[in-house]
Amino acid sequence: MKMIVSIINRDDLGRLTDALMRHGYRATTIGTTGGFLRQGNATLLVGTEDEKVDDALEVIHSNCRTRTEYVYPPPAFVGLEENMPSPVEVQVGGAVIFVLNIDRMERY
Ligand code: 2BA
Repeated sequence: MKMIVSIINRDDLGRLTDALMRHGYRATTIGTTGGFLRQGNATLLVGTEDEKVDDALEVIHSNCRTRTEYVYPPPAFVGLEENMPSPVEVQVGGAVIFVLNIDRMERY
């Protein structure tokens, strides 16, 4: 069994969750915040059998869009001498995905 951990844009959450349910997957959503942009994103947990992982990834892939955002770099990235930092272009998502091995799952 695997746990698919997907970090996605909040705007894609409803569509992706609907699509996962339609394809027979169970999912849990956590509201999260990106360390770099410090903006809200969403993390989706999908536990599924090994042989279904590729199909689940395809559902995620086809429901998450890559976005270009212009942001002021976080303070940690700006030199002290720079008073007015310029916005930088950042490509965010569609989805950042980790697939983890699960030793055991129980549901009582
Ligand atoms: P954030 O950390 O807010 O990052 C948003 C986007 O900013 C990233 O998009 C990337 O394009 C850029 N970025 C992040 N760190 C950067 C850095 N040190 N220098 C320059 N640009 C940087 P994605 O790579 O698509 O990541 C989207 C979100 O996925 C991230 O939001 C974070 O919440 C999560 N994420 C990405 N990689 C991760 C990792 N290795 N571990 C945990 N979470 C991760």
